[in-house]
Amino acid sequence: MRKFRHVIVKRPCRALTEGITSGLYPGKPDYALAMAQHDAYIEALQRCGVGVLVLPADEKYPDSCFVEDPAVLTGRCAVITNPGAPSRKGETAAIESALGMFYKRENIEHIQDPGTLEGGDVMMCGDHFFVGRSERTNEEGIRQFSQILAKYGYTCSEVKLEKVLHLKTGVNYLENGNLLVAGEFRDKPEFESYVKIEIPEEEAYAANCIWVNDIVIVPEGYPSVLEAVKSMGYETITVDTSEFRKLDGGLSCLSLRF
Ligand code: CIR
Repeated sequence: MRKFRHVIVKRPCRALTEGITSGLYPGKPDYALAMAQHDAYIEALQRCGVGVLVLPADEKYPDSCFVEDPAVLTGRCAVITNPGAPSRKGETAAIESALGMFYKRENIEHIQDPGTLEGGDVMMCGDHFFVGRSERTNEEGIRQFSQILAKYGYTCSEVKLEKVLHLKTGVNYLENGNLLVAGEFRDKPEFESYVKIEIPEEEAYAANCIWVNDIVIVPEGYPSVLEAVKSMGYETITVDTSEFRKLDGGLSCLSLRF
């Protein structure tokens, strides 16, 4: 079984209230509540048996608690991305400095202009990586990423997104061949060979669950997804993410697991 040993998170900053939002889930985040939810998120991860590195908040970048986007961390290399959202490009520096203790310098790679890529568009399934081509991740970003992965013995394929922000907004791998799928990902031929847990439209947000060492963390308030994940035999923990949801952020966005 794959095992994650480390997780990196970054504390939400007060400027979180100015983060990017599609407006799909209305309202501005309540900062104090977001912090309490972030505390609970860290606690849940610790229960999954990983060491959690907590980076300090950075007021310059409203969306910087969504650490999944500025990097992709694998067992063999780290890839510093080039976020497609202009206000998020500067988030990469702090993540890169934190990686020194986990990766050799020569195994830290970079996506460069004109390529863009955000980690939310990358789903790792064993040694294969699915990458969403989205408004944040472009063709050149995917080309560079797949060239980097090939160097380390990984493969990669593109998935075109139609409606959602990131690939993992709508599809997430729970290991053991199991995929949680919502909306446009239910019928994509790319995922035919997986066991699919289909999520009802009204609970689409909960497609973004995370598997951490055979425990699945599920967002609070999505009873049919929780039931479905339990019935697949997983132990579950629920965490409330209501304040991050207002900025289109979910459980996976808030950490780097490796
Ligand atoms: C953004 O629009 O960039 C942030 N407000 C949300 C990022 C969510 N990240 C993710 O899905 N990996």
